[in-house]
Amino acid sequence: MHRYLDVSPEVAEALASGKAVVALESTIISHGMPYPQNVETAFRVEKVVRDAGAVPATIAIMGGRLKVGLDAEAVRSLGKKGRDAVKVSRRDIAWTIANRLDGATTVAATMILAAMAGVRVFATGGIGGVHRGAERTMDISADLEELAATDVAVVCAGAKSILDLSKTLEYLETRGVPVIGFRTREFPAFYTSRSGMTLEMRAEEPADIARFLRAKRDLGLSGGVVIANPIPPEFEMEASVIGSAIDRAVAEAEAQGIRGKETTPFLLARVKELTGGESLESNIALVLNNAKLAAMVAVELASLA
Ligand code: PSU
Ligand code: MN
Repeated sequence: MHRYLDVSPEVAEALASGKAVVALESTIISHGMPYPQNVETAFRVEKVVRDAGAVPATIAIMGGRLKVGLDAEAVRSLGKKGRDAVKVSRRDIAWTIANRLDGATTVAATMILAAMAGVRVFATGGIGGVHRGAERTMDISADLEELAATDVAVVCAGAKSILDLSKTLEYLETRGVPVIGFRTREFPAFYTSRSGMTLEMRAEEPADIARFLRAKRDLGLSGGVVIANPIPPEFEMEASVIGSAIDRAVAEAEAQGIRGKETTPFLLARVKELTGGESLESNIALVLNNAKLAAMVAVELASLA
């Protein structure tokens, strides 16, 4: 096993015996939701994965060790630290290890650690993407380059419209990343199932997604996949409510000169403040929904291997 990597005994046993495993990220815990709902949600997500017959592997960096399968104490610690925890994307991994720091991993970094351990399916809320105004700022999430490179399927509810969703899909197309709608032909926009953006690939069942992942691997086509799973209708938000909160948050970020890795956490926190508890409830519901689908895909994939 990799010299910097600790795979928990439960995850290691599942991988060795070919059982289904689902990777879970930790920036969503530290930077994506407030305490204590973030910690509660992290534990609920793990339970949903187990109930669907897979083993959860929450991923982070603790004391400079790469952790695949995080214990409850570490989940609580990252949840309490919140935005004070180091947000670790690809570029930050080696630095975090060399300085023996704790870090919460983004989609990009979680994909890297999942692939290192041999985990191929990953559930989160939303992926990073091309920011609005990227033609001026060049702010494009490292998540997209990771999706182009690293062989992990990411189940998400699309992406928040803090991003330019049209440019995000163009980028993914250019970099050869398949985007599959689960029972939809429209790219979902996190809080709502609608973005107006059409997808060409639609799957009806987890087994269909597993067969696709198997074919991609058999062909030696490296790189990730986005599985876009719309928020359950009963938790969808009114497009105008969420839309105006996001517009305002984006304008404030620009006015305050927010840059670099701070941009996404700033926008997430502002949108949450501006929409109160409603957006948090939607956020939790869609993450649980994604965890369930990811577990079902992982179970199907394990049965094909
Ligand atoms: N979008 C969300 N919730 C999140 C994130 C994005 O709706 O929690 C987090 C994820 O960890 C994602 C990261 O990988 O932000 C992207 O950050 P950046 O844009 O700086 O690459
Ligand atoms: Mn960025």
